[in-house]
Amino acid sequence: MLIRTRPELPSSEITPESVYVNRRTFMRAAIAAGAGAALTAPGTALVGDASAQAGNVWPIANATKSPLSTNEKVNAFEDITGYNNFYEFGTDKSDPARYAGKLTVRPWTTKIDGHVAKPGAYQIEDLLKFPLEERVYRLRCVEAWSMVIPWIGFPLGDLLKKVEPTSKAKYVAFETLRRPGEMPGQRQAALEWPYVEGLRLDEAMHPLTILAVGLYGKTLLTQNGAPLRLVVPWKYGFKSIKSIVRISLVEKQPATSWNIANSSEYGFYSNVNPTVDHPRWTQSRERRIGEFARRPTLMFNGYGDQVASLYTGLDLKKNY
Ligand SMILES: Nc1nc2c(c(=O)[nH]1)N[C@H]1C(S)=C(S)[C@@H](COP(=O)(O)O)O[C@H]1N2
Ligand SMILES: [Mo]
Repeated sequence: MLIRTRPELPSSEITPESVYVNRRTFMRAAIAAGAGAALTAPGTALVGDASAQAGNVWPIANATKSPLSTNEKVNAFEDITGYNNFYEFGTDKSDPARYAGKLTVRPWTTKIDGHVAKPGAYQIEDLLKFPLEERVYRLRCVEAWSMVIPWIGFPLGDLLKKVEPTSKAKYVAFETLRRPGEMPGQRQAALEWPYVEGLRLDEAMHPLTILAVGLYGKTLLTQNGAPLRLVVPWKYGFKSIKSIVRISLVEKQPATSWNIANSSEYGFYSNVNPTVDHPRWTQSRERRIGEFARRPTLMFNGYGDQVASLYTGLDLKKNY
C-alpha cells in the first residue's frame, strides 16, 4: 500500500465526472433491460470503461438476505466500483476502474488442489450455482479508510467441504490470475506476481468468510475482483484476494503478497487491530468513505463476537 501523506479525499471529490455521467446511463440501461436480459444496449457506456464488461455483468436475483449482514448504511456503488486497490491494474485508486474492464473473465476456471480428497477445477458457472446470499460487510483497508459493501456470495466453507480437506490440510493458499497482457500493473514490479494470500483452515471455514461473485445485486465488475474473490471481513482489506484462479489446501503457512513485499509492516494474520499501529500511521481511527469525521476502528473490524475465539492464546501484537 502506498504511503499516505494526507487524509484520503472522499471519492466524490476524486472520481472523474465521466464515471458519474456513465453511471446514470448504466442505471437507465439496467432498468430498461430488466432482470435476466442483457444489461445494456450496444454502445451504451458503463461505469468507467466498464462497457467492455457488459457481457459479463448481469443481475443476481436469487440471493437471500443474510442475518450476518450489518445494517449500517452501504456505500455508493460509485465508491465501491471507482475507488479500489487492485495493483494488477496500477497503484492509483482510479486505475482499476479505468483498466480492469479489459480483463477477460469468461471462461474462468478456479483450480482446487493440495491436501484434499477431491481436487478439481471449477468453472465460474458451477460456483454461481452455490446458494447465494447477500452479505453486507464492513471492509477496512490498512490505509485507514473503510466502506460498507453489499456483497453477494457463499461461504468458502461450502466449497471446501465439497473437496474434503484431509488431515494434513492446515492452511488455505489463494492465487490471483497472472495475465500481464490484460493486467498492465503486472508489467511493473509493485508486487511479486501472481498476488497470493492465505488463511488458516479454521479461518477459511468460518461462516463469515465468503467467496463473493457479486455486489449491489449484480455480478462483480472486474475492478472488484470478478468473477470470484475472497472476503474476510475482520481482516484488513488486502487479505480479500481478487480474481482467484487457484485455491490450495496446504500443510505450512503460505506466503502472502504484502508480507513478501514488506514483512515488517504486513504479517500473515492481518486482523484489524486498533491497538497495533502500522509502523507509519495509526490504526486507531479510520475514515468511512463518504464521511468527513474519522471514526474509531473496532477490534476485528467489529466482528469480535464472532471471531475472537479463533485467536485465543495467540499474541495478536506479535501475530499482526
Ligand atoms: N489480486 C489482488 N487482490 C487484492 C488487492 C490487489 O492489489 N490485488 N488489493 C487488496 C486491498 S489492499 C484491498 S483494500 C481490497 C479492496 O477491495 P475492493 O477494491 O473491492 O474494495 O482488495 C484486496 N485484494
Ligand atoms: Mo487495502
